[in-house]
Amino acid sequence: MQIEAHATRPIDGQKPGTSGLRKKTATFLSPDYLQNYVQAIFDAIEPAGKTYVLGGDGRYFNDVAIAIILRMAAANGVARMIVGRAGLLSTPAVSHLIRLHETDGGLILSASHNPGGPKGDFGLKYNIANGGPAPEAITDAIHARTRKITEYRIAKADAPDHTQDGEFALGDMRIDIVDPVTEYADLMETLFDFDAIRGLIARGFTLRFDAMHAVTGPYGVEIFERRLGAPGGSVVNHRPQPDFGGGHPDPNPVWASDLVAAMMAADGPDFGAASDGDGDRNMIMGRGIYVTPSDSLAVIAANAHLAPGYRDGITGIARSMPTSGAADRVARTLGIECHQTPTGWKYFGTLLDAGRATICGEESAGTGSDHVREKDGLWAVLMWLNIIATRGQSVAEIMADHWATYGRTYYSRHDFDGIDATVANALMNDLKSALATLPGQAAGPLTIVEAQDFDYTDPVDGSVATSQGVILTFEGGGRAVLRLSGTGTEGATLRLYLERHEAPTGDLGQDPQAALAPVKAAAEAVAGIRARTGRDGPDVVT
Ligand code: G16
Repeated sequence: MQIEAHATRPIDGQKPGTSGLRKKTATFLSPDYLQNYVQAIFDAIEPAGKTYVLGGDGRYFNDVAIAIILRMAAANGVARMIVGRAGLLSTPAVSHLIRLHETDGGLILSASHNPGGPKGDFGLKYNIANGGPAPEAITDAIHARTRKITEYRIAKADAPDHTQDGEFALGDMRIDIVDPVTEYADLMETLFDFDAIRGLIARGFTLRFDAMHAVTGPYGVEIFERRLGAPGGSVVNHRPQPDFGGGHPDPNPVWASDLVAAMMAADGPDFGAASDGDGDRNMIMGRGIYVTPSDSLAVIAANAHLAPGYRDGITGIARSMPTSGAADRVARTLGIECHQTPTGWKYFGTLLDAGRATICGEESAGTGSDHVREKDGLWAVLMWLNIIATRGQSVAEIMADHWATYGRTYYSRHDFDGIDATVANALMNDLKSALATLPGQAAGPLTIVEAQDFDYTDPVDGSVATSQGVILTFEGGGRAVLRLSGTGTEGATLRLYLERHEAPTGDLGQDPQAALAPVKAAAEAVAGIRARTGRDGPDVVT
């Protein structure tokens, strides 16, 4: 095998964000862009003689990128690559395969819920041997390499040699092609009571799973239709497409509006769910009800013991800081640890490895457990089905019971997309500078009790992450959080997170936006979002 050392020079901006490097597809297609970044990863992780998992969500450029990465892996001395057939693997499936085959890590091609196609987005993420996203020490090392790179190594071979069924070779490197679904579906069968869910469906319980033309389609068909017996057609938009059918594969009420309409109909299915581009996010609905991700985390934590994989209970709950405190109340009742981490699944890894958290979740539609080291959309859906089957209650009844026990934490996130980055940074910086002066001040209809910039020290390895978002706490218990997204590819996205708790004896049936109006007004009074951005309102409300 001939290896070419291709001369190159650093490309600006190859800095991983909340979850790997995400850019416009056109940027990834520009000369040497992908190659530089892949070589920087390899330089940082010293891959010679090692084994990695490789796959992606099937978006435009997935196939070409996989061929390039394989040739570069061979040239960098990798011993073996495990690749999803047709280049497909959901993010949680990659995490599972890394753990199952005890590989040294994996590479995931995805820009998650961002649109795909030539005008959409692309991304690349490196996961470590525990199956989880690389921690900041490694992503910083990768970024440092991108700034010094002078050449990348790539095998000249056009196509790998076929050695035996499912096995290929590129020079000395072995390539195993694996079915993307089977091992993941098998894992799910070990965690959940498939018999109970099968029985529920056999008794006429109806479900609709929207794969949003993304990677979970084949997983959904195998699990819900083949293994659990849901009628054909229960999984909709199940064929992965390079541009996700022109849609936005983000499972929230805005982008999954078809599903919401179906679920709000009087004759809608009993249960509805959706997942995102790479299969790690989820949206949960019952007939006539949408479950917020923060509430979903709390319900899952409170009921996890009903699923066989969690029969012995859970050791702890971890949630990202902007996620509502609903799960904290469950942790208190269960007498288990509860952790508040910065946004980014990577911050859960140490807690999961140390056995200090079993269930993790984020407001950004992510829930998961220690079965892998990524959030896992289908896992959350199966957990809900298991809970419904065991409790014999509808989603609406389960939520009503939960709120009657723990109270209801009204919650909403308002996103202001595509803001000029200078304006967004100035807004956040001014807010941070004013923090010390805010406590005691009136803010619209409320009074500020506490104002802080969130810093985090990992309780397991002591690593520190600073300035992860501004938290404003108001008299009466309302909370607003402001931070800039780390996953966007155009301008800046300002996220405003709002929450307010209502006791079990209070009014549990309010419209969330109405319940949160005073908190929103208070946040606006402090941050001046409207005046600074010129926006009348948010682009997306979830
Ligand atoms: C990623 C991260 C999540 C994070 C989300 C939103 O999810 O893995 O931990 O909560 O982005 O991050 P931000 O608010 O910075 O945009 P995904 O599904 O996009 O990989």
